[in-house]
Amino acid sequence: MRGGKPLVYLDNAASTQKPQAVIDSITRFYTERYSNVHRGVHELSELATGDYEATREKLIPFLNAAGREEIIFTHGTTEAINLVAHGLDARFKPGDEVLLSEMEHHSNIVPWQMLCERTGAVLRVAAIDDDGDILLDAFEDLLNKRTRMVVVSHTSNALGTRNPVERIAEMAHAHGALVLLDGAQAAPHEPIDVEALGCDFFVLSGHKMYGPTGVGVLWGRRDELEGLAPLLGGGDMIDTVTFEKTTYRGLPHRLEAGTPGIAGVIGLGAAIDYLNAVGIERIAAHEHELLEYGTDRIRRIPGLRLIGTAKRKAAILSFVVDGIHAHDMGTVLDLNGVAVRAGHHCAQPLMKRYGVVATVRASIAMYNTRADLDCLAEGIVQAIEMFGA
Ligand code: 7TS
Repeated sequence: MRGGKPLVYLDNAASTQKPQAVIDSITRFYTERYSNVHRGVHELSELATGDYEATREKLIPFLNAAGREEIIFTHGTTEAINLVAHGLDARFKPGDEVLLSEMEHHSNIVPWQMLCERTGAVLRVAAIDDDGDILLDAFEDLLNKRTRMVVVSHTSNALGTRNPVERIAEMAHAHGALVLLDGAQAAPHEPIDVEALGCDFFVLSGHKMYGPTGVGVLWGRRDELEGLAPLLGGGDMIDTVTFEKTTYRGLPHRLEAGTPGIAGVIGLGAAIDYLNAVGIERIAAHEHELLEYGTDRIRRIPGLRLIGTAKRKAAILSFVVDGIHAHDMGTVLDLNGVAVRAGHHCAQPLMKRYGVVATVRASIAMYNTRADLDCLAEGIVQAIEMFGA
């Protein structure tokens, strides 16, 4: 309940609510099986290590990875991208290029800008059209022999656009560039097959796919991960240490220094079980139906402009309403028990592209219903009446 009204939670792109099974898995870990991992010979440590590593095993079929060496646990998408950007420093020389799109989340912009500052590389930006689709011809024109890295969101958090990432990966590889896909908004909404996507790195956040906060995944092709310099040095990632020289362990441990977020990883395993049990195809179909329903309900509201109208879209409704600031709209919706995000969605360059400072964003998950979208539409109309817009 929110403000005496039943909660309508439409802020799922920011983070999803947690199934009881995920909460229970964490409680069980802390109450019955708690220990550090990978170091104790005692039974509890073996249990904890088994539970932690079980999530890695679950991620292999979930992503269609080739093996456990390709699955690196991080604290989230942001850390995973930083891990790759730092790890690649030695491969960049001044004048090399990183190509990204205009719709990227800040966490897929800033780490690459920082890489450019460290190495003298240059950031190139591929434009999008008014619907929120990458202009593929222009994108291809930006590729050249200096392009080392292409980094794009699989699915945009602010527009919902499901990018043609398979085609983008093909084009990038034809020019000898590596491809990182930001899958934060993809993994909860459609089956992920890294082989079919054709990328070299794929990153995700557990908390956006019904798992706990503080856990994410970096998937990388084994040979590419082998070539990444570790960002963090410390315990668990070493083979031998002397003051003169340290040798590292193999993958995946080489890139997982220190005590990991064990409970988070275990909770993520429960979230993957949950997604598999419900069926990700079924989730995609349900959310798509709601996207069409919701789009139809709100696009006829006078003064409302949808931002993000790509043909292939995830269930995200981003919009602005003439004469009403996004935060005011968000506040009125909140009074109606409807939780949305109002703001720039960590995509300021994208807001600039559309000439807005902020949008209201309703983002849909598997547990939403048509009634939720009715509440959204009614709340918007009420706000318009209230502000006399
Ligand atoms: N990439 C995309 C496409 C995202 O949507 C987000 C988070 C991130 C990266 C960063 O993920 P993190 O888990 O490391 O923070 N997006 C949002 C959002 O849309 N609203 O709040 C967070």
